[in-house]
Amino acid sequence: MRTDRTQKYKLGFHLTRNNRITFLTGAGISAESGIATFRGESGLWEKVDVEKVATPEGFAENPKRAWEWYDSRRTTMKQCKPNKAHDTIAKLEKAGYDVVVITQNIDNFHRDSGSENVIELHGNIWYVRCTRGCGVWEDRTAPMPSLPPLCACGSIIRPHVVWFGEMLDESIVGAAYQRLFDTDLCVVVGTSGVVYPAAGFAEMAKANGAYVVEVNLERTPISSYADESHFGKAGEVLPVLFSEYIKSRADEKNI
Ligand code: BV8
Repeated sequence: MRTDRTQKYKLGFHLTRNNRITFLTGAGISAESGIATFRGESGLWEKVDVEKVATPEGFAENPKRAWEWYDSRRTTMKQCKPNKAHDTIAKLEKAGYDVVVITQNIDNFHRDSGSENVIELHGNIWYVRCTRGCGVWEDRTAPMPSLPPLCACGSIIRPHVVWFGEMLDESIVGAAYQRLFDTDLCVVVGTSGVVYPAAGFAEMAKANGAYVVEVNLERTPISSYADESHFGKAGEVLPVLFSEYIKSRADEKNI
């Protein structure tokens, strides 16, 4: 089923209280918060060479250059906040539905909006780690006083994120797979569906019986097998798709 911008967004899946709902989110869900996406016009990759700032080789070659990019993103993210799309997902979970968010984003906006069951595939921009193994810790300093930041041991600190060419954390991917094998409704929001392994997750959910709903501004590789695609802004589409479900459960719990 296809909806275009004129039709009212309607979920073609009858959601019941014990359905397992999994949201797969990408940079597009944070666009209305003021965070640039990676692809498309004015995308991040138009401005920087991904090889130089988001690969281990690029970081090793010039850690200051990579940190300048991350420090500017941290500073921007610090001034931005979750939008109605993040809030809708958090409200669905709070209303008592079984909701898990599997996100490619590192902006922490799902947690900031109140979602608790969040799987961060590619790490979190507010965590850093010593390149010599002293540990991983939260650091919300933005902008950083000096770049690259150094650990007490004298080694360079790096962002605790997954770069291109790096393996994802096995336990995190395992948790994502486990959820995708047993999902009733998979809602894919704001991802171009080109970066693996995340790009294969919706298809995996579908192969295991999930009803797949895509929310994006435009068609993506996921559109070809999604049960329905809603073309519009996530901050407008998600509240319309889910508000009646949130309300009905909230009325029951009179929250
Ligand atoms: C891996 C964290 C095993 C950092 C990111 C050759 C050598 C090595 C690896 C590979 C290779 N070829 C392929 C690979 C695998 C590679 C990959 O998939 N490459 C792609 C480019 C082909 N993957 C990896 O390397 C992964 N690791 O495979 O390990 C391995 C290891 C060694 C060798 C082989 C295999 C690790 C990938 C993780 C990279 N880290 N981020 C950081 O953020 O700084 S990726 C980063 O980009 C994001 O996390 C995300 O994953 C990706 C961006 O994708 P999206 O989120 O979809 O964002 P995008 O801008 O593309 O699209 C936005 C969408 O939103 C658009 O569709 C737009 O229309 C829509 N939109 C916009 N506004 C709105 C909206 N929708 C709704 N509402 C709106 N308002």
